[in-house]
Amino acid sequence: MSRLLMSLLAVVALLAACAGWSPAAEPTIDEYVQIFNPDLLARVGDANHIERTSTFTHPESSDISTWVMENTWFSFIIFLPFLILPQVLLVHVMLKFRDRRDGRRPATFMHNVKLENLWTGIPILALVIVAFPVYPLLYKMELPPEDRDAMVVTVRGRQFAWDYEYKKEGVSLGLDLVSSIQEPLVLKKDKAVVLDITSSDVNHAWWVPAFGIKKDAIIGRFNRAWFTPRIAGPFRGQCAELCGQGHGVMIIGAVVAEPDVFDRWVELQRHRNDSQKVWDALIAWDLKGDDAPIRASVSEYLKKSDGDSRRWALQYWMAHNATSYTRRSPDRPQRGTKAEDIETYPARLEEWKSKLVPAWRDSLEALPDRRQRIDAIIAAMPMVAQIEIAAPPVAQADVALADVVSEETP
Ligand SMILES: [Cu+2]
Repeated sequence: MSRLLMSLLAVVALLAACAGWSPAAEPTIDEYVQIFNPDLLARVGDANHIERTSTFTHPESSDISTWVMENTWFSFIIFLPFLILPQVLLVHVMLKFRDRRDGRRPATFMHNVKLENLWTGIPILALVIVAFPVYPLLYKMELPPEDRDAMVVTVRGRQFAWDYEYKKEGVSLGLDLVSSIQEPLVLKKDKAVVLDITSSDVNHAWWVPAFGIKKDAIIGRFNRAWFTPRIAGPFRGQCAELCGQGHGVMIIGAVVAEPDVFDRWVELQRHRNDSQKVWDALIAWDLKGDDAPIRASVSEYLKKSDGDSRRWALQYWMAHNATSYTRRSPDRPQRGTKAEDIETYPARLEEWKSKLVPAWRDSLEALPDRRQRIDAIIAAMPMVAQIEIAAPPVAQADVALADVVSEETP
């Protein structure tokens, strides 16, 4: 029995050691999609629900939230006696001076100057004690870090989304191109970030509690905030200024990535717009007929520049878009205010119910097939350098390059 136990322990130890020694595996494309494209609208209880939404539960998320939390606890400890003492005194007095029906008369005195001075003076002292560490902290929060290497992002609120612009990285994002759901701000772990927060229309406020940051977004001015994210993962916040009808869905997402993963994300952004045409061709394809339009769009994409990272980016964006595609059904038609719109509304609504939504549901089932197809096409597409040597330039966009090459290469 003990020998069995010993050998079992040995196996476990060996496995643990192997796990510890093996180098961290490169995330797969789907794992990258999970990191960069979290479901910001997932509700409590969903597997994808983002839990980092509070300074209280995640005070280690940024340097600022750690300081804010330390300060909050300090203030809380100082104020705690003021919370408890009156309750204790109240219960004590209620019990001790209750009417015992022995004929005692209640006291009739009104003032006690000494006592009143005391219970004015002590709270003032408590406020002063609490204010002491707060002012340097407020000052520190207002002052962006001296580190000139800090990341700078312009944050622009609008009804009802956030646009982000990374000056140095040359990246901008906002609503997802496929789902029109807010995209998260992606940040580098342990790298200070300076946010220049403004608005394009009404007042908004950028608020991610776990980072300890909340700043008004006001048209015509830039409010500056900064922090250093300290743990990797997804975070969620919310617009904190009632800004109109869509205020409730004006969520704020943030993803903190390890430095190498962040660099990967920046690289991916360079290929995003070009990849969109391939996606359009892929989603328009009926799965049965000729896939020449998809192949043509892939070769068009690769013609601009080719290489492993560009190909990898195309695969990534197809996976990313497929994930986004599952998150939102076609928009419900609006009734409108014009007479003709109101007249056609029942028909449009019926079409949406009976055609558009079922078609979207059906196409969800076909997504894995589409992905397999596009991965195969990308893998089979010859490198552009090869094509240029082997074949004359292709005149027609709908002629697949793969075919041209296979015909003309001896
Ligand atoms: Cu808002």
